[in-house]
Order: sequence, then C-alpha cells, then structure tokens
Amino acid sequence: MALLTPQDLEGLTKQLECNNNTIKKATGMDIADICKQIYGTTLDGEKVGIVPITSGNGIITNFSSSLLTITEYFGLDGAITEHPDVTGYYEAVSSDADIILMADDHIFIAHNMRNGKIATNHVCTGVVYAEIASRYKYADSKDILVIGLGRVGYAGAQHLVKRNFDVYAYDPDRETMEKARKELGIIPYDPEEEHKFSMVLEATPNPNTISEGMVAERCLISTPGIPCGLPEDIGERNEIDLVMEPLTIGVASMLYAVM
Ligand code: NAD
Ligand code: 2YJ
Ligand code: MG
Repeated sequence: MALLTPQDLEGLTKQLECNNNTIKKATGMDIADICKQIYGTTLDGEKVGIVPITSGNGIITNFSSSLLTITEYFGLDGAITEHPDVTGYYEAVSSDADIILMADDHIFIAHNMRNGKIATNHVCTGVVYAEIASRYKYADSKDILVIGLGRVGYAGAQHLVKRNFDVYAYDPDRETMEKARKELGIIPYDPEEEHKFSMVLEATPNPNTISEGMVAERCLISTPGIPCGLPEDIGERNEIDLVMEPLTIGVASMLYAVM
C-alpha cells in the first residue's frame, strides 16, 4: 500500500480549508457537519495522544505533527508523545489521553480510552468520502459510481448500499468484484460502457482511473486516492467539483467515529 510522503502533507491546513469550501458548495454542509450526520456524535475538546510508531518503514516526517494540526483544527487538545512505540503509548495513557491516534505501515487507528470504541483510517475514509459524494446537491439520480474496491472503496461502497443508493462499482480484480456483488449487492460497472455519473467515489492508488464516459458534465468526484485519478483534461472540460486531500478528512471521520 502507498505510504504518505512528507510532500503529501505540506500545506495541510490550506488544503483542508479549500476542500471544506468545495464540500460546502457541493453539499451545503462542512466536514464536521457531515461527520456529525454519519455517526450522530460531536467532539467536545477531548484530549488526543498521538503516538509516533517506528516499525516497518518508520516515522514519516510530518505525520504526527499533521495529526496534531488536524486535532487542534477540530477543537481538540492534542499532544505528541515524547517517545514512540510502547513507551509513547504508556505516556499517552498515563497522561490521561481520551483518544489515542497511531499508525504503522498497515493500519492507522483511533482508540477512545473512555468508551472502548476503535476505528480504522481505511474504513472511516471510505465512509466519509462516500457520504460526501452522496450528498451532492446537483445529483441527477441516485446512481453513484465507486472506482476501486480495496480497503477504502469497499467500506465506501458498503456505506452507500446501506444508505440505499444505486451503487455501481468497478475494480479490475475479478474476485473483489464478485465478493462486492455477492456481499454488498453492488451493480458491476464496465469502464468501457457509456454511463455518466454525477456522483463518483474514487479510491485507487492509480492515476487516470476516471474516463470521459464515466462522468456527467456536472459532477462531484470525491477521492481519497493518491495520486488523483482524474486526468487533467477531463477536469478542465467539465464542471467538476473535486474533493481530494491526503489525510485530514479521513482523520476527522475517525475522531467522530469513536465518540
Ligand atoms: P487497496 O490497495 O486496498 O485498494 C486499491 C484498489 O484499487 C484495489 O482493489 C485495486 O484493484 C483497485 N484498482 C487499481 N487500479 C484501478 C482502476 N484503474 N480502476 C478501478 N480500481 C482500481 O488500497 P486502499 O487502502 O483502499 O487505498 C486506496 C487509496 O486511498 C490509496 O491511494 C491510499 O493511499 C489512499 N488513502 C487515502 C487516504 C486519505 O485520507 N486521503 C486514507 C486512506 C487511504
Ligand atoms: O508514526 C509514523 O510516523 C508512521 N508510523 C506513520 C505511518 C502512516 N501509515 C500510513 O500512511 C499507512 N498507509 C496507513 C494509513 C493511511 C493513511 N491515509
Ligand atoms: Mg482524508
């Protein structure tokens, strides 16, 4: 799986504000409102312990400091532990953190020490980007396209099926498609077919996954995928609202999920 790089994390707050404006314009709600709607929770100044983790590929420059920026942006009281790993975890729990955030190369979790709730970044990211796409003000029908059914996209597709949208999905992996059809009831989508969607969730690690035949003239593309799957020329030709950001929206979703 792709790891975040220091470059992905530059200018985080600016990107966050910019995406929040796009989301407001496209859905009438901001990120916090959308998270409140999904989980039925609110944040109330909780203390968040951020534990750097050295295993695998090790510390990512700016990862912990980005989490601190994000927690503070949402009005929480964040602190990065002085030590990483088990010592850092001990430090966070001993200093009475309400929520612990930590990630290795495979999983990124939020754990609420008060109520025991635990959430993963991949599920929370899929769910929140799906919810954003589904709230598009200018949607032309209940049809929504999910591109990529990995950890993030599958969770997003599942959320949309539960919310009673007509969920079309595409993943080049045949087994994944079969599983999503059987378990979730998604409608298999053939990228060669001409079916234009006004709501799209893209969750792949590849560029140029979106083609002209998939997108309506006016549409919302909600994508956590890094790099962006929307080819530049398509973005220029159509009236596209693009929500795309490497970390913040998913983390906001994790925080609301464990409240
Ligand atoms: P994953 O490897 O579990 O799944 C990716 C899926 O995309 C696979 O099933 C693959 O077959 C499919 N795919 C590849 N090319 C495709 C194409 N052309 N069309 C359709 N499907 C295609 O990865 P993941 O954990 O689900 O993550 C997906 C992306 O989201 C990655 O780029 C990851 O870095 C990113 N991500 C971003 C955030 C964020 O906050 N922005 C959070 C988590 C993950
Ligand atoms: O603590 C650190 O600095 C590192 N151990 C952080 C590792 C972050 N992990 C990832 O980026 C993984 N891809 C999983 C999380 C996806 C976040 N979008
Ligand atoms: Mg995000």
